[in-house]
Amino acid sequence: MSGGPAGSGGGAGAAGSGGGAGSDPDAVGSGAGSEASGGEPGAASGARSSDGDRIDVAGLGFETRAIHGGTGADPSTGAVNTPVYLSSTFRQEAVGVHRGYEYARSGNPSRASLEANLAVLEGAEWGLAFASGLAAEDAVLRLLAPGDHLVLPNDAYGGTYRLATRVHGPAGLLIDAVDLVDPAGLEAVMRPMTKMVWVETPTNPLLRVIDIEAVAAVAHRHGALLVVDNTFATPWIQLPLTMGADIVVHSTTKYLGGHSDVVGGFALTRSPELADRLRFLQNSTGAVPGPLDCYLVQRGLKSLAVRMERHCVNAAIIVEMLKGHPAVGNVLYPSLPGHPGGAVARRQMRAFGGMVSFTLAAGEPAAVEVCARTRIFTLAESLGAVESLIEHPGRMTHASVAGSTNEVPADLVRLSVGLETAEDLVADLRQALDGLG
Ligand code: P1T
Repeated sequence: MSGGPAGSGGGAGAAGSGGGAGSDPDAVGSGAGSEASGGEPGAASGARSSDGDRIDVAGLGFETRAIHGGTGADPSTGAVNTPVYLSSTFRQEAVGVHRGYEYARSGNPSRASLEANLAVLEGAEWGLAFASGLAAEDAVLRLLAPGDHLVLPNDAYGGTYRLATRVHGPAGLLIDAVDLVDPAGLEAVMRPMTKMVWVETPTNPLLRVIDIEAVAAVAHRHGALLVVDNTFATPWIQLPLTMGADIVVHSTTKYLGGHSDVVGGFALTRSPELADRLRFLQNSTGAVPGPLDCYLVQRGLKSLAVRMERHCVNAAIIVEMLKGHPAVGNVLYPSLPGHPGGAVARRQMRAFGGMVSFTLAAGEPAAVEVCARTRIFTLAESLGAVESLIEHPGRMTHASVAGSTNEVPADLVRLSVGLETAEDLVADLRQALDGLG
């Protein structure tokens, strides 16, 4: 039941699980929803489904939902992990009579299992997996029509800005990129044709915090949808759909996968209409992840909570060291006194995350140099995995936005703080900073 409702057991999981709505690309919301709201009728949380394959996770903790949510042991074999179903097509007993899957672009059991699992974690009814974060974003932007107006943040992943302005802009989308930290700034650019407001929080790479509820209120007053990119925070830290977001997007390449071994994306919603349209786009444009990619992301979900906890602890330790180092200019992290989004962060986030940015007192040359001087922090794009990464956003992840509203400071360095021993990470950064020319 690819993308099926996932409240407790969308049944994803496997060939043989029956149903069939999942394989019909135009049928999101039809059928498969019957089990969405509570698992077995009358069963207590934690109860197993009658076939014993699934646990009803309603009301259970994040870690339990991450491991058991929306999915269960494989009904055909009892395998505790949904297998990697390497089949591009599925046998039909008679024309139109099948076990829920027809053709793997439209739906396959490995993807269905992941989709139901992540939907449970985000508090969504529907989750749709894509081949990359940008593929998911592209599908969401295709909900708009030429002449519609989109509001972007002026601080966001460079690829998001590039996709909107250089792919969808020429196709007729009208776009403004503004500072969303102050919702008054948003109010000022809203127009009758504004159909979507896009938020990233914390932002990439400046780690600004946007008040999701406040932005949702403005967007909805003007009849626009609110999309939140939850890649940096993950559902362990914040749940945008509970704060008024209509759609959440993810690059699952990052914390959700968590091991730098897969590229993937996601779109999630509670709206059956939006799910219908996104499912149609997922199948029609075909930017779907393969079954092994789905397996890897789902494996990442199982340990998301413990990984995020340690990412946040290690990041806080690094922040303390950076604050006291003479080579460092400003440290950007939502927990710091004076961070403009601090109060909002304390309200809408469980913790402050594993990303840390800072400027160098000696400017761009020092920023570039420090990136080449670390040994444990690997100089590479991407983020959110077990190994620590360092990068220069101006020349790397955000090079494509040079000269635009979304240009990033040249003296900025971004860290993705990983799960190595904190003292080793501190020592590595310290020697890199101490030795600057
Ligand atoms: O790389 P992809 O899976 O397509 O995801 C794009 C994307 C979307 N949203 C955010 C917030 C992101 O950070 C990204 C990808 N970002 C990087 C590769 C990076 O190093 O910042």
